[in-house]
Amino acid sequence: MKAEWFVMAAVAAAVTAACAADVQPVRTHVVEIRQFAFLPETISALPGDTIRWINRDPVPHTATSSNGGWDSGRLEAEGEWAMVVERDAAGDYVCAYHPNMRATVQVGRRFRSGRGDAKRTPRPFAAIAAFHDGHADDV
Ligand SMILES: [Cu+2]
Repeated sequence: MKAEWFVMAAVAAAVTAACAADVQPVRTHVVEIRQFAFLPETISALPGDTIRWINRDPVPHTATSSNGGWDSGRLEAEGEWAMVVERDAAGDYVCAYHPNMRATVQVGRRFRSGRGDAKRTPRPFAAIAAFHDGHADDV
């Protein structure tokens, strides 16, 4: 019995967390390039988020996706570059000048965006239709 309650509580907590995630605004993730490394090495983003790279080294670097999908180009010292994350942005990336500099962009799934919520608005229209139907029956 106690085990069942524990499972129920865990499920409830998971559902609550999922709902909280739905209303999270898009985020900006910052990757600093320091001492020939991308920090943090792994970014977990959602589609619509922004990732911003800032080169804190005195030498130029790039952030270049290994599958060719995106490329910051040359970032001078204190140079910055940002991109809006799309699903196909996921994967490993390197510095084109120093291929031993490796890092990863993970892209999760945003189940419900603001647009998704807008699409769920037909409910009021259905209610209006039902009202009209009822009214017509009265006549
Ligand atoms: Cu580099």
